Amino acid sequence: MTVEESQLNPIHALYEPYPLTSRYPKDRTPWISSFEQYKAMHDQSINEPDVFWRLRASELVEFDTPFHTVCSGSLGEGNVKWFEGGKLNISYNCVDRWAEKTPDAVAIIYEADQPGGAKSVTYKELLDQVSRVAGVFKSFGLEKGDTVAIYMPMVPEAAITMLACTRLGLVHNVVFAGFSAHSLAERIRDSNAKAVVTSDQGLRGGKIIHNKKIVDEALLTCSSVTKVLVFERTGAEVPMQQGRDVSWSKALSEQNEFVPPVFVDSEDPMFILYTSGSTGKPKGLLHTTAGYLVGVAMTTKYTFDLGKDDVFCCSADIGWITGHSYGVYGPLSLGVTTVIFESVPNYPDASRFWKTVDEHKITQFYTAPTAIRSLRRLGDDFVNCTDLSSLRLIASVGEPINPEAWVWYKSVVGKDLCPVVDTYWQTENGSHLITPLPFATTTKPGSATFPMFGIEPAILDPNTGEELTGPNVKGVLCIKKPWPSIARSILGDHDRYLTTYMHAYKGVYFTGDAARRDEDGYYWISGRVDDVINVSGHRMSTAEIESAIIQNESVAESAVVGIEDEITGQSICAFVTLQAGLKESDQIKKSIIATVRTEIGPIATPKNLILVNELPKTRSGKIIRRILRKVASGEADQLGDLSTMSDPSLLAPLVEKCCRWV
Ligand code: 6R9
Repeated sequence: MTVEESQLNPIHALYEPYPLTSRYPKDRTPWISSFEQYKAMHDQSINEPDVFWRLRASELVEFDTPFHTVCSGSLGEGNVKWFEGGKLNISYNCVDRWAEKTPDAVAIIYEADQPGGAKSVTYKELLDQVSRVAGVFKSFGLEKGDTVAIYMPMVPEAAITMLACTRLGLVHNVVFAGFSAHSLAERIRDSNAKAVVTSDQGLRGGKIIHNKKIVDEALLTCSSVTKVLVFERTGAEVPMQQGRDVSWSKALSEQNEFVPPVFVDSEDPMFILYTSGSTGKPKGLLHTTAGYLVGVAMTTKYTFDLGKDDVFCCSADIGWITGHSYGVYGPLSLGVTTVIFESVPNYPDASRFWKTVDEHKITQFYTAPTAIRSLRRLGDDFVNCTDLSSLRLIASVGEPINPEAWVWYKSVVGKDLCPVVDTYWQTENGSHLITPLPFATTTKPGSATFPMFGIEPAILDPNTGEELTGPNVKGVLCIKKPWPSIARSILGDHDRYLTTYMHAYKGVYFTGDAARRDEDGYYWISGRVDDVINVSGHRMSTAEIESAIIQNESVAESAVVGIEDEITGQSICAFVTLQAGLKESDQIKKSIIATVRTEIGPIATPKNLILVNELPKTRSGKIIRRILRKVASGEADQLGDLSTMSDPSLLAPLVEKCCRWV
């Protein structure tokens, strides 16, 4: 493509890596500054993984006892282990060593929901806080290996709690504080958590969230929890159960002894994080210590070219893996500043992100395509009224970013001076799988480009499992070799771990995503091939939403499909049949929506709820979701083979109903 053509058609253009602009610090050079350097390192990571990872581990992480084996086990057997023999502590690596070297450097900047309420925490202060919370945990009688559930707003205390857990070898289980009491309880029970850390309330976009109340409700069905630590976010009066509930400020003020880190084995469990799979039951992915930290530190350093004096902001909530890896552990393990953003992109107006960038002189900014798309729709003025000259890199995660949004991000937010880094990975992976490197990779809008160090992707024919080599191939995306931060198991269900990820295709890890490799070797992720839908970067299983819907007493049956949505990527469309004798009404619809919100949480609210007389089924009684998906997407003229449908006369009323709605 010529330069003129690419200017005419920016979404199909190739964007060469940026030369260093005036924004790049004079006293630094990028960690990876050419594609050749990337290639050489990637080749080494695949051909001599022991050499490569030994180097990374010694560069990035301090072990108290050195490891003797870099990697053992295999994906096929699902028994991968990294850095065996080593002992280390995560909070030592993320806090103590920086508190010694650079005590007054800022560890966390807190951008509170209400503008003007920002605060910062230095590494020295962070160590003091982490040690106090660890002391409180000890006073609760918690011991290495115990699980602590965290249900917190986006405040520094959430990160402090995570670090205090890892300080003692406790396993944290962060639950997004938008999940309902029912979902929280399910996750607490499954992980057998002994304590919960929460706040009186939360604040998001000016709205109050009743965290403690939700925890109280959840705990009615969780017998394992004996202690609840309540951080005072708003200071509202909340009921405190004697003997169980403890005030954060009071408990911390009573701690006066330094709590040293407990060194744990490389493969000791570090945290559990629940994510949706294709069945109704969420999976508690289990991550272990050394591999996770090495993987996250390595990718944070190279993907974001992160180094001294940088101010990194990842807008993801700590309830998701992105918040764990790149909001907390990645930047802190490198001793840089991380910005914890409590608010939402459009509060009090749509320039909130950009004003936050200006106020804290953020250098790297990491957010989700759904936010980029919705801000783009509101127009450039909200961006152009800010300066943004501190930004050096802008990045995206969570779902495929459409080229139009990519180009807008690059030109309007990045002013054509910041590389756009589209990072592809999953909860199960711990850290980036496929991503450009900002000063080395020529990018194409919409492509996550090339594999990260240590990652050897393969595209397989979904039916035969045969690897499709060469350029211009499409299929399911798998990874051929183990990498350090891969989740080791699903809590309490290793068989499900093996069947879902390791045995779907022989000897490789199956991502659940489809992808294409183009003529130049670039990877383009097209989305999930299973029954998982991705709404604004949040993973949910259709089965999980269906089983919430049928909790409503009016509902007979339901089928949920994901359909394309301009802003949220996909949206939830629920088809529902009512119990005999009931008639469609707004009241019934409202009550079904309320059920979903109570069972799972507001994020699972269907955008469209369609009441129908019958659902299309096969002769053997299986709901044909493919038909519902087409009909809901306004593509009723492309239904394909209907020979398996038991009653084709259902189609016409179904289409008619959807047409009225579409
Ligand atoms: C990190 C995270 C994982 C699923 C994944 C895929 C989608 C994430 C993407 C992307 C295209 C990207 N996904 N990043 N698709 N391009 N850059 O989001 O983890 O919540 O587990 O979701 O998200 O479908 O399989 P998680």
